[in-house]
This record gives sequence, structure tokens and C-alpha cells, in this order.
Amino acid sequence: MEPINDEYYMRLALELASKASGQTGVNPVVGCVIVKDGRIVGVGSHLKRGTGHAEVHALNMAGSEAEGATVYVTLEPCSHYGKTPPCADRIAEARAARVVIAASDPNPQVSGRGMAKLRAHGIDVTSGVLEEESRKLNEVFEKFITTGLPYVTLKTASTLDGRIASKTGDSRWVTGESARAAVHALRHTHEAIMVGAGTVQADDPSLTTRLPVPGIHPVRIVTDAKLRLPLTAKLFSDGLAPTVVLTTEGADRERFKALEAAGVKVLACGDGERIDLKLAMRRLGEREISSILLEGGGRLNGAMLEAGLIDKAVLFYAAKIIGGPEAPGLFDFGGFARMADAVRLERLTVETYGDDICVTGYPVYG
Ligand code: AOF
Ligand code: ZN
Repeated sequence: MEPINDEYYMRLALELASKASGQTGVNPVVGCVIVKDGRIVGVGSHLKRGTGHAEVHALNMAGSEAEGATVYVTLEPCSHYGKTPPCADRIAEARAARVVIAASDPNPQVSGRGMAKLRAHGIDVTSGVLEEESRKLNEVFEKFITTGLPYVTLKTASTLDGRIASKTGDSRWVTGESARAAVHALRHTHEAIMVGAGTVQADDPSLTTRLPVPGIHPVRIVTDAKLRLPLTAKLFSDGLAPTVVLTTEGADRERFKALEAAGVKVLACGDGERIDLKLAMRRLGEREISSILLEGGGRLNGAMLEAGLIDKAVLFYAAKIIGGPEAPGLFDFGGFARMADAVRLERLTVETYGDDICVTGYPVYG
């Protein structure tokens, strides 16, 4: 039997929050559980930007039972008027006795003020319960709200020798079914997906989310510096999700217009030969794309890594060796001269999916 304590209820609140990952846009995922005299009297989860915060749903459910109760919430209650009024005030009005918080709100408009407000109302506040879990759940929100830039998760699937296809270009399939299912869960939880023009030319992918139940399709982003992709590509014609093309100022005007006429958003980022990826991330952030799942090819992966734009790497390895010096690799860029300059991954976790391995880590740039 699991011990019943603050963590017990906070774990439920985290579970309520985590299942809403991918559906709150630029907002965090937040869960709330209200407990009175040993009974759960309210639960809530923030489900969509512009709609009720987790605490509000849970307080509405608890009604008068909230008086003297303990409110468990995975993120510090807000203190500001956003699209909804401050939760800290709402908790005080309901006369809760105690608030237990997992993590403080990184939003500079809140950050500590929510807790201060609760304390000023005479409410007993405990924070830091399962803090690490809550912060991990909102790593996207933390980056976006503090920088305005999208959080980039790189996902790759390669052989053990780091090849994403054979020397003939065969790539069906590198990893097995269970790893591929995990990739669709990643698509479901990211706002956008990003690939290079080479990948579109080679595979004509739809880049949609395919789960055993309906999922959310990400916005599709493709880098195409010279606008060489045909309008017949699935991304431009299937209408399954919005598509954004990143290109350069020098790209052909007629093609630019034809894409826009087909309902594709074209963003010119940089006036050189290559797309200015840092600028592209800023422009995407301005469009409220808070998270991107980067699904390569090697050139784009390499360029994003070189530019220091990858926040998290999820690397699937099939236990296979394909070889062949011409077989395309995971990261196709000039490389570093010294081992000491290599991009290192920290906070590693290793999982297995069927016969495949998945290494997840956070890049540290020198
Ligand atoms: C909470 N509980 O469930 C959420 C919070 O524009 P709004 O009103 O939706 O406010 C968004 C901000 O509120 C967001 O940036 C974050 O600081 C906080 N989110 N706070 O107390 C919640 N979703
Ligand atoms: Zn709130």
C-alpha cells in the first residue's frame, strides 16, 4: 500500500496535469486535487488555453467543502489577471486552510507572487512537493514563457552505427512498432513538427499523429531555402494540419505566392543562402509555436545542433548495424575538431521499446 501523505495526492494532481500535455498550447499543464477531512472533494485539470485553470475546476467541484480543505496544485496558483482571474484570490475566497504546491510558476508575471498572496491571506503554504516531476512536465512552458522561443525536442531513429537509412536510401523500417508508436505520442504532445525539404522530397510524408485513438496533429514546419518543393506534396495539399515553410528572402516570389495561395504560411528567415534558424525560432515563437518535434534529416539535425537550438534529444536506436560510408547519418554537419568540444547530453535516461533502445538527454553546448 502506498503511504498516504502530501505526495500521494500530488501524484494524482500530476497525473491529471500530464494527460493534458499537448492540448494547452502556450499554457502550462496543471492539475489540482482538493482534500477535506481525508476525502477527495474536488479534482481539476487545465485543459485548454483561455478556459478555467485547474484550481477553478477543482474548487467548483468542491463547492462549500473547500472551506478548511487542503488544495494540492502542481504549479503555483496564479496571482495575475490573464485570460482568467487570479487563482490565489479564488482559493482564498473559498477559505481553504492549506495549499500544497509542487513547483513555482516560471511566468515572470507570477513567479513567487502567487505564494506570497496566499500567505498574505493567512493560508498555510507548502511548496516543493514532487517539484522535479512538475518542472519536467512543464519544461516546454518554462522555456517558452521565459524566452519566447519554442522548445525543440529532437527525435531520431537510427541503427546502432547512427545511420537513418541504408546506402540505397531504404529506411522502412529502422525501428520497430513500439518505438514508432512512441513517436506518435511525441507528435501528439508537441505543437509542431519540423523536417527538411530533403525528407519531404524523399518520403512525401504527411507528418500527422496516428494513434489507436484520435490524436492531435502538429503544425507541420518544413525548411526549404529555395522553395523547390512541389505544391503537390502531401504537406501542402492534404489539409490535415496547417503547414509553415521556412525559407530565405531570396526565394522565388512566384513560388512564395503560390504556396500562400494554397494556404501555406511562408516565413522568410534570413537573406543568405541558408535559412537563419535562430531567427526562424524567434518567428515561430512569435506565432505561439511553443514546442517543436524535430524529425530531421541529417542536414537539418546537424544545423540545429550546431546552432545550439536543440533542447532535448530523444534518440531511438535499432539493435542493427547497416554500415556503408554513403548511408545517411544522424547529424550531417562539419563536426567538431576535438572530443572536448563535442555536444554532451546530460540527465540521461535509457529505455527499451521492443528490440530498440531509446536514449533521452539534454544537450549541453560548450
Ligand atoms: C494556475 N493554474 O491551471 C494554469 C496557470 O491567460 P491565462 O489566464 O490562462 O493565464 C495563463 C498563465 O497562468 C500562464 O502563463 C501561467 O503563468 C498560469 N497558468 N496557473 O494557477 C492553472 N494553467
Ligand atoms: Zn490560475
